[in-house]
Amino acid sequence: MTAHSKATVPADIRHLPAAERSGHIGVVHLGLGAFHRAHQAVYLERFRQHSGDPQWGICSANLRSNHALVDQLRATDGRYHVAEYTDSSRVLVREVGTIEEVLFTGQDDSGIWGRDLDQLLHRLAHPDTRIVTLTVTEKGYFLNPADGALLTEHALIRHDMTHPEQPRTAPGLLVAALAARRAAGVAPFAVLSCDNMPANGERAQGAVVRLAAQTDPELAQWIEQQVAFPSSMVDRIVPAMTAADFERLSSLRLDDPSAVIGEAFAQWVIEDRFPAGRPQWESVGVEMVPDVAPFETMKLRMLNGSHSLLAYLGALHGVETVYDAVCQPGFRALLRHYMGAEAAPTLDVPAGVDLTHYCEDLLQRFANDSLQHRLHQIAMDGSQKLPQRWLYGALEQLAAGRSIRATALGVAAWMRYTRGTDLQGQPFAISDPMAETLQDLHRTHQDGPSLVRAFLALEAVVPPALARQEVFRAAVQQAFQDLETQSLDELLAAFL
Ligand code: NAI
Ligand code: CS2
Repeated sequence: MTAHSKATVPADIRHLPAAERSGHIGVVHLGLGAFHRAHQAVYLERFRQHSGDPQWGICSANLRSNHALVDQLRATDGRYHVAEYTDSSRVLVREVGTIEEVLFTGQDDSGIWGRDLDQLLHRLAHPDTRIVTLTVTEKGYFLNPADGALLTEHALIRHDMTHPEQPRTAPGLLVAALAARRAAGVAPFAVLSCDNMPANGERAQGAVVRLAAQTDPELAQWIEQQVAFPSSMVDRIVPAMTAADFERLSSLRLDDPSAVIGEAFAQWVIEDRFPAGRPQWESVGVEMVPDVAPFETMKLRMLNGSHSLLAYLGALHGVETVYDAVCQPGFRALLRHYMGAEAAPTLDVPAGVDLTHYCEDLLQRFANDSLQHRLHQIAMDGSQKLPQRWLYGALEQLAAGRSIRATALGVAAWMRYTRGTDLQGQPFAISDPMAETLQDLHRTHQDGPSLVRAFLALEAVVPPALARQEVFRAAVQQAFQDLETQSLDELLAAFL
């Protein structure tokens, strides 16, 4: 059963129109994807409606893919809809109008880069721009996933080192914009990463400062001292749109090619460090806190760690969506074990949070029958996701002599997944910046134990302190073998 096979027109449909355009831009966003449209833009829409404060319109840019979306949004003056589903019986259809300008600086169909680059650099350097938000995915920071070192050998980073005035990456754009502001005596904007990375503010700062240091050490020092990079924890499940999703929206009489579907739940916890000012986000439910780390780690290990478990194990067994997986008692038992016994004990619990409730709430959110969250989507970019979701937690579990059973199964399933075929032999494409390296390992290591060793030796992904642990290696190796010899029911029965 998939979620859409149950989809009916909800009994409870509410519509909310957008606020008037203000013509003011105070925020530049890099990474105009599904999540930005359903999270940061929605919070600013709600803030504008609530406060009437016109200052915080958004200029949103795509640096890499999807100029079709940019063109679509230009045609509607930036307006689009977000369908927020509680479940299949209840939806809020919200029109969003806070995106006042849309730009594209990537490579177009004819191979030409930087269509709107001058305009984006101008917008970033403008004194009215006080915050730059980012959702460029983990790989968009060009950092080594395990330790956060800048990938100075990456072709695009090399390009930005040699052509700093024509940047192609998010860190390159931020360096160019901050250099322009410094030269013009304009105070810097704050950089707010909204990607699922640990200490995402610090990681964003690391990328920008290290890139600047390659060409202009003084600028790098100025950025380090003058620019705020607050961290944030972002949460709302917003799957990539499918043809079935657009059909579903049509049945609500909503024909908007830029629309997105997400869950009704949303959370945003932000480190309160905005020297140039910020919207009164707390008036629309954003939690402004001095330290985001406990929220971030909790969300990455509990929610995202569970997602990745479902993704690799489920996709290998032909399960299509998160909903399809959590309908099975075995997967729910696996997640309860993983969250309760392997993730929760590693957490510094944020004030006011009960982890047992958090776990049950997550299971309920995953069981939202209106979301088509494909496991192959979550499985993308595993090399960038594993350290923060599982591997740092596993180190802590091992140090305390606690269980890593589910984590080892997840890691083994990730390794097997990157072969590019499921357990029935069905092929699929691997989308990961390290795909070539991973697939080379599959070609050169034919037997399980040597493949597992080779994967664990990937220092870019696996912290060496973890790779050295024999207990971990043995558990992953056993799980890798179990994947080939046991049925899904048998694997999951161990957690029931
Ligand atoms: P998406 O696929 O709709 O959009 C991805 C965006 O990232 C696009 O704007 C794309 O151009 C940009 N991008 C990808 N690689 C890039 C690169 N190397 N350099 C510059 N830009 C690059 O994905 P979506 O759903 O918007 O998610 C984006 C990120 O948002 C996720 O990776 C995650 O970190 C964060 N996020 C997503 C959530 C979701 O449920 N979709 C929830 C919480 C966080
Ligand atoms: C997912 C997340 O794609 C993934 O890897 O785990 O994007 C997840 O949906 C969000 O973080 C929920 O806030």
